[in-house]
Amino acid sequence: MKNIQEPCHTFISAQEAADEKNFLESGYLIEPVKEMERLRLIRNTTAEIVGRYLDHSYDDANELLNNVHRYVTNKELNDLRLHTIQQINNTDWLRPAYFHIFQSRLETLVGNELAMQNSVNLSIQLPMDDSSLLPIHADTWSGNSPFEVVAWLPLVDCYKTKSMFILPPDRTKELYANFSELSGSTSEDLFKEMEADLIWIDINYGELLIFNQTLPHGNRINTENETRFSMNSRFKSVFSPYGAKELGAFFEPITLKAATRIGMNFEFPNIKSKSVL
Ligand SMILES: O=C(O)CCC(=O)C(=O)O
Ligand SMILES: [Fe+2]
Repeated sequence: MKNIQEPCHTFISAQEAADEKNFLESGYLIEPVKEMERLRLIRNTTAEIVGRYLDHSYDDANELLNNVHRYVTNKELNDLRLHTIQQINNTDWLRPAYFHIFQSRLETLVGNELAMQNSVNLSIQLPMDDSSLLPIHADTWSGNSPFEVVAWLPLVDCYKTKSMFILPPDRTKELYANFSELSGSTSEDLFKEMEADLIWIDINYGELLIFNQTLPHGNRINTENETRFSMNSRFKSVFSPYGAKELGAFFEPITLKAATRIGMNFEFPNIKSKSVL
């Protein structure tokens, strides 16, 4: 009998199935960035804005960002952060570049008709600074839809307390099953309760992270001797349910397809006036 090649009997490839399983089980995905030119543009522009604001000349963007704590006081930090976020979000290329860095992974994990957050956030964590911490939380606790994922991009190498932590899905399930018992606890109590099970994300510049923001996550005082610069923005499938962060105000559709545009503009013809149907 002729040897006919076995047709593919599944809707998704083995690779996609493995990526999906991994994400569901671990709560996050870390991968090398393929769009390095776009990443370099984002990192170098951030460094230029920071260097200009601090009136500090530098040779190496990585070195400047890692050492910003030498040139800025904790008090000046918030102004620097706001200035940098505003300037970089003012470019017309930041959000498209950010999207393209994450695109293929988002298409596997989220969908190909996507809504993106209207802005990209910047996090700067100076060593020993407690002014901009995000204590343990899930974004869904403050009204984000569980259909959103966070796309998180390190502009410097991030490790230990210079990075962020996340609670794995199996441990989160246990926590949520007993959540009412924890009412009245502070986020510090919650952190201590979960501390042994938290995963600290070890990620270098040149890699990307997508995580499940329904899992508890956050950061602590950065006790390493380098400054953290990272960005984050949220994506969701455009027609999945929205939470407090709505389409228009917070999310913008970025990749609508022709059939969806046809459907959105469709008006049923007035059948009363003519008897053609
Ligand atoms: O960057 C961090 O340390 C935490 C980020 C976070 O909570 C988020 O992006 O939802
Ligand atoms: Fe968060």
